Amino acid sequence: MCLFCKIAAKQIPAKILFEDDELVAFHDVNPVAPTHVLVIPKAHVASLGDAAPEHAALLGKLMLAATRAAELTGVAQGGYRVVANTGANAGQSVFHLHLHVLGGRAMGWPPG
Ligand code: DGP
Repeated sequence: MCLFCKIAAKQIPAKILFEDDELVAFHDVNPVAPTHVLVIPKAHVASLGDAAPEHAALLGKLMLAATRAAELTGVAQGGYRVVANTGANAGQSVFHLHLHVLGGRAMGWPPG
């Protein structure tokens, strides 16, 4: 079972912001912004690149959960970034689909 499957199954601890039957939002263990929340599906999908048409509704729920995470952490009004690192060049390190919700500071573009 992968690391984020274990977090979804409560086999390893995480600081959970909210969850439902299909997804979990929890704080990143190594935050790179004052708000850094990860939103994951409970079902294992390795990356955004592995999402299939049957995941369309789930992907929508993940995006809406990202906006909810921004609202709950107080960064929605100031602005925030939602990121899905996908594959080696993007720096994906955990191969279970996750959205990073980053906020609480100004960010540059393009990303590094
Ligand atoms: P990425 O590089 O896009 O695959 O992001 C993976 C993120 O997962 C990274 O920001 C650190 C975070 N992370 C890794 N292990 C753990 C963990 O055990 N708990 C939590 N809460 N976050 C983790």
